[in-house]
Amino acid sequence: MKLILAIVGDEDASKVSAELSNKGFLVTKLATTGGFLKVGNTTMLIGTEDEKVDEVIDIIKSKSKRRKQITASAVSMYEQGVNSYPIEIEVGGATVFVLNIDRFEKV
Ligand code: 2BA
Repeated sequence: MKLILAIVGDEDASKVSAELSNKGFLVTKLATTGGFLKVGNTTMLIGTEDEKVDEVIDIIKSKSKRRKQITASAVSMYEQGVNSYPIEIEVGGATVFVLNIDRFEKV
């Protein structure tokens, strides 16, 4: 048994969770906030069998896309107190962690 923890941008989150549900996976969605950009993202908890992990990751990949975005430098805003300058970062897509689960019960 694995727990997949996927942090998905809010733009793609509804497509990802709908496709996971359509394919029969159980999903819990948490409203979360990125520490760097401080904008909303969605953290999905998906418990599944070991052999289905790749299928879950393929669904997440197919429904979320990486995009480039220009944003203000957080370091200059918060640490130096001077005008921020633009930097290009990649957003969207998903950050996925796969955790081993020792025990799973519904009581
Ligand atoms: P944020 O922390 O808001 O980061 C948004 C995007 O900003 C990141 O995209 C990355 O492209 C960029 N970024 C983050 N920290 C940076 C820094 N110190 N300098 C320059 N650019 C930086 P992703 O890497 O795709 O991450 C998307 C969201 O996934 C993150 O939102 C965070 O909520 C989560 N995340 C990513 N990696 C994580 C990790 N190792 N542990 C926990 N959460 C993570």
